[in-house]
Amino acid sequence: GREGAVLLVNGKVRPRLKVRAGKQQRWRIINATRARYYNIRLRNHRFMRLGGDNGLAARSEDVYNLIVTPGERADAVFTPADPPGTRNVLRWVPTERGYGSTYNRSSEQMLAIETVADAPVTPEPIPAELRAIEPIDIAGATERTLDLTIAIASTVEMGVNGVPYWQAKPLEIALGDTEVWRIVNNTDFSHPFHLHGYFFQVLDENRVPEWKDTVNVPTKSELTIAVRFDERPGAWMYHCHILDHAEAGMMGHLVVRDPNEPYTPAPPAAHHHH
Ligand SMILES: [Cu+2]
Repeated sequence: GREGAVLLVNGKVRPRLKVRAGKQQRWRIINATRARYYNIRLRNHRFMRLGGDNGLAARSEDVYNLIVTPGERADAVFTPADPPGTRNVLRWVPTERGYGSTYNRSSEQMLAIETVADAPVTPEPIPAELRAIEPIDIAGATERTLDLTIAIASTVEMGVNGVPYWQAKPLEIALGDTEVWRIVNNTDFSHPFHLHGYFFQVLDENRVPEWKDTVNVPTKSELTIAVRFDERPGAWMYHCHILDHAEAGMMGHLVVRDPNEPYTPAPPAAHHHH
C-alpha cells in the first residue's frame, strides 16, 4: 500500500514536545495511517510498553522500539532521560513488512523533543503486573484457517482463502461459540489482520498476554488466535488493515447468530468494483 510522504503527529509535521528530565509521560499511540507500519525509536531511550488495542496487557514490557501497524494501538510510558537543556528527535524507522518495504529507506523525524532546563525529577516505578488476563478456554473450539491471499492476473486481486470480499460468503458462527483461527500469510507482504466487534487472544507463549483486535501477520508466516463470540450477535467484518489491501479484496465478514433472535441481513447494495 502507499505510505505517503509526510508524517503527521496529531495532525502536525514534526511538532515540538517539551519534557522535563525524569518526568514520565504516558503515550497512547494510534496508527491511523492507511498503509504505513510504525517502528518508533528515540535515541538513548527505551519505552515501557503497557498494552495496546484493549488497554493494559498482563505485564509491562521494557522495549527498545514501539511497533504499531495500521489499525493497531500502543500504550507506553516514556521516561525522558536526556540531560536538561538538550534536544532529541523521535523517529520512524523502516520495518521489514515484505517486498520493497525497507530497501534504500532511512529513518524519518516524527516529533522534536526538548528537555527543559529544570532539574531532573525521579521517575516513578512502573508495576510489572498490570492486569489479570484469563486465557480463553479453547476446549471444543471450532477451528478455521484464514489464508490471506493475493492473485496476480491482469489486476491484483487479494482475498481470504482465495476469495475477494465481494464474492465471500459470511462465516457462520453461533452466539456463545469460541473459535480458533489459524491465520496464514504466504504472500510477499505482511498484513495487519483486524477483526471488528470482538477482541481476541494470540495463542503464543512468547507474547505478553493481552486482548487485541489487530495483529501483524508477517510475510511467510502464520499465527493462531482465539475468539469468544460471547455477545453482540450480528454481522461483523474482518480485514487486512492496510486499506489498499482491504479494498483489493482482503476482507470478509461473519454472522454471529443468536438462536433466540434470528438475524436477517439487509440485501446487499449493488457493488461497483474498480
Ligand atoms: Cu494486507
